Amino acid sequence: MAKEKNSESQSEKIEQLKAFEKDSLGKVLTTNQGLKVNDTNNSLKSGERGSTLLEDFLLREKITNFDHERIPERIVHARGSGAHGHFELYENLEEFTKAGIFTDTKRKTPVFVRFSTVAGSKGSTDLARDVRGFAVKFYTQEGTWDLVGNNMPIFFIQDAMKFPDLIHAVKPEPNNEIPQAASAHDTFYDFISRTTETLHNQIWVMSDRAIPRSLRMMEGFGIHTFRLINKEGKSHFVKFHWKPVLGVHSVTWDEAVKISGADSDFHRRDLWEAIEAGQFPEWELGLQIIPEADEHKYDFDLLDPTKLVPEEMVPVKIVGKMTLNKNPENFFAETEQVAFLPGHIVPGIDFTNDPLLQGRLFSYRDTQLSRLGGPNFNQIPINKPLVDTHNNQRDGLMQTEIPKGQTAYFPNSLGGGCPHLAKMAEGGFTSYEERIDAKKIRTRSESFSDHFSQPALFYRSLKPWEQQHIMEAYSFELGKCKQQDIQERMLYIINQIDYKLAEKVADNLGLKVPKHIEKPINQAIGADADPNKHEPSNKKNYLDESPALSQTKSKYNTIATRQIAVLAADGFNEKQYKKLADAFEKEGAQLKIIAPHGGSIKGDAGQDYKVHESIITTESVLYDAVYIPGGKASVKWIQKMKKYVKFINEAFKHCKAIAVEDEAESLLEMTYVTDYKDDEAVFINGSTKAFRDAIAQHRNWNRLPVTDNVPA
Ligand code: HDD
Repeated sequence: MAKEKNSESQSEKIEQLKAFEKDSLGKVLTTNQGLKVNDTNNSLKSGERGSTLLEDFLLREKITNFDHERIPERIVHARGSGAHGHFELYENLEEFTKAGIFTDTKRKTPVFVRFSTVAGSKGSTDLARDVRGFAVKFYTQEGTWDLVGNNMPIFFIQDAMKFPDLIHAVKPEPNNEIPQAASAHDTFYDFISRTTETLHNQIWVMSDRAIPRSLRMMEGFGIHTFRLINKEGKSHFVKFHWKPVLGVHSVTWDEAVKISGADSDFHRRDLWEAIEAGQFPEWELGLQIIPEADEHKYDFDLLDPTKLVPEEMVPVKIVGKMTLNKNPENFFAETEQVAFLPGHIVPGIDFTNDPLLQGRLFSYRDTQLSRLGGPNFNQIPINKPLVDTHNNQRDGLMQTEIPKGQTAYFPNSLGGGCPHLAKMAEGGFTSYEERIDAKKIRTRSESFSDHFSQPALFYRSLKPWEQQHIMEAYSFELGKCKQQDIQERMLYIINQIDYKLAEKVADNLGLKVPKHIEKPINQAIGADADPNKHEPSNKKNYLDESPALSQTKSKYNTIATRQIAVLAADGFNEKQYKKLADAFEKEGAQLKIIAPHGGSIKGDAGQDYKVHESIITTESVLYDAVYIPGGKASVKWIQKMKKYVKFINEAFKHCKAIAVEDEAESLLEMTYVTDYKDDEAVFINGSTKAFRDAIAQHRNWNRLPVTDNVPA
């Protein structure tokens, strides 16, 4: 199952980066000027107990560098984790696009991917309820292409002009900088409840998609409608999808809250460790391709980024696979300094007039100027294209290249006319020629005013346990709001999605769903705009259900990379453990022995086993399943330590598979599991295969109705 560690990592990009790597092994310590340093522990003083001298250039260099180590964190998506890999194409798509990455099936295009949360600071928890960024940099032979997406197929707002408002509303409130990495506060819902276009993305954030089990188990989306352009200059609309090979899986909110305390680097660690273990994360790339002629065929506008195209209406064509197989060498140099720009495209791919995308084309270059210090950020190794770059852009902070020659303008004859223009036949880029016949106008298209149909479609398409999670999430988030009028406005618009949902949330808030609220509901319009024209239209039903939106339609066929907690102490039944470990490890599951102490424990046949974590240092929420082998002495030990009881109760509460053998059954008697022994994911001397299948199912959601009885 596990592939050889970093076996495929020697991509062209990795080779390029190697030229910039610096290894201090066996080297002498020097200053930045190469002066060998004899003492880096003591400053230069006037006498042993005297004051430090200004002359001390060694002290000044060391401290100055340190003082300037930080760069501004990203205004959004500050918390992130990255990895290297490559993309391979399954079939030639020249019918639709001339992009080399989509026509040459022999290529292995190097990629660097950065996953992120949106709202929190750089050091915030990985498990915040939030959208996840899914940004992919393709180092193609025709230049760099950045697909800067999220793990949800739609966005909150329709026009880039609203982005600062959205982000100011969700970020910590400006007077007290509270709360960190959380949308559950008044300013966010004040904004949301007056900007109804946000509702679709908002309900996705209330769903389990906002608390992924792993970055490796979430989908990615380009969100906007883009264009594919073929050799003949013909355009097709396209939506990009990333489908994780391990399926889409999430944790529960209770787990998320606890993981934030137990290991706030949970997702970062999981990504890093999977790659180190050779269990390379993989996603398939899917395209929804729509002929230009169908632009106006749908009940929604393809240019509206708050709308998805249901897969049942336009199927996703799987065209290739991305594999992440190498961790960065240095977090700052690579993951922090990587700069993604939606404006980085290659011939064969082009933009549409989506007003959100159009604004992004400005914002990302602009932000790098303050984040990375100037216009030469493309020269930073992680951002450097694989192909040579030549132009007349010059100078600026941190220019590291030495452009030769007398000329830096075009046209020129003194420089031989170079760099010369690329002919189309040589792969020169030209923008797609779109006919535009319009008046200049500051407004929102009426075709963008349906704000309720798709949130309702999403909610209808989910299974009862997924709907329950949404209800609980709304109850939590709105319950954290202090202003009753904000809560009521939210209830009013949730009611436009589904009455029962609004009613249950209202019950939890101790309020009633209001029948009327002050109009206009949607205030994201101009002062003189006609509110009737811009009020969200009544919800339509153009599709009863889109099963593809439910996580139950994901993959449930593997236990690869799943973390299995093995609760054991000295004297545990080795034969039972080994049988399970052999079967599970073959499939790539990770068994972690959790003993009463660190170091090692002895099995009942006398063999030593390394302890992965002591019960003191770990928590139930960090694992996918619990296994307790038999063994009298071992079980006796475990019984004595009450944290094990909590561990098992929590695993049960979080709907995880639990298997015990022989004497270990007595442990269940100490827990709430004893009342539910016939649960389909609880195994007492059960078969290895049945336990395996239950883990592959991720969680036993059928258990959900009884989990409230477990006060873990
Ligand atoms: Fe953005 C970062 C995704 C709309 C302005 N955005 C950023 C990142 C992701 C996204 C994944 C992190 C990139 C990284 O890892 O470095 N953003 C999106 C998606 C959007 C979107 C999927 C809508 C479909 N963003 C959006 C708008 C604006 C911005 C409308 C501004 C008008 N986004 C930024 C930014 C950031 C950014 C401020 C912060 C750091 C950076 O760009 O490099 O410019």
